[in-house]
Amino acid sequence: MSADYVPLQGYETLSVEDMKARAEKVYATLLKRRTIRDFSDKAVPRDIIETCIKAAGTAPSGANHQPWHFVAISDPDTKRKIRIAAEAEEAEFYGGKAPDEWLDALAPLGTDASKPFLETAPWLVAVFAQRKGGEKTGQSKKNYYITESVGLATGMFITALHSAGLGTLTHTPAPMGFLRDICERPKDEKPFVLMVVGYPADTAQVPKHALIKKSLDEISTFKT
Ligand code: IYR
Repeated sequence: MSADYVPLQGYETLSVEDMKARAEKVYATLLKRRTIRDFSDKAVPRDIIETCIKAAGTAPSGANHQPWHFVAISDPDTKRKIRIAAEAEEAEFYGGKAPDEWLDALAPLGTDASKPFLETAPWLVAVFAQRKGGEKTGQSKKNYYITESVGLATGMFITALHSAGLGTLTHTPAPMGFLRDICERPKDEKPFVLMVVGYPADTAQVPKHALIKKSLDEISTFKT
């Protein structure tokens, strides 16, 4: 297939003032995002999750192969299966498998093997990375920059969910192979992350540790 171009559509030219105001607004919105672990069981309409998945699906990807698949789960039996499998992996992790350095790094977060939110939260969204695919579903071409692409889509998913007023936890029970079985996904898909989505519980707390964000000077260098 040779390159076939159309004129850019939908680009909006903003004044510098409007650009500054918009950038500040996005920053202020994202600054309020907190990873939460205490969820309310209040239902979240499916169409909000669908729209946020569509937002994630706009992410750039290697050769536009869009090497991701999102499995959105609200069914209590499936959530229970995931909780049981995740807690079994986490029990091993916290019970000796994880090196001390890793456990020390996690200590300020206060996490442990108990994951009740996997049943309490109204939605679990398992994100899968496809080793094979293509720009059309059903193809089995090689995919490129898979981790980068799925990471970008997941970041945009989190941004969309947060912007829609939802709380999230980016959960990575390791190893995550059980997710492929429970979600009935093919062998050439790798579980990437399990997003827990819902309203924060009224009593939700966040670790002080997570409030500290590195400054602009620490995270950037400008050569002007
Ligand atoms: N998967 C474990 C451990 C864990 C690892 C990291 I790195 C974190 O930032 C948080 C937790 C768990 O979910 O408890």
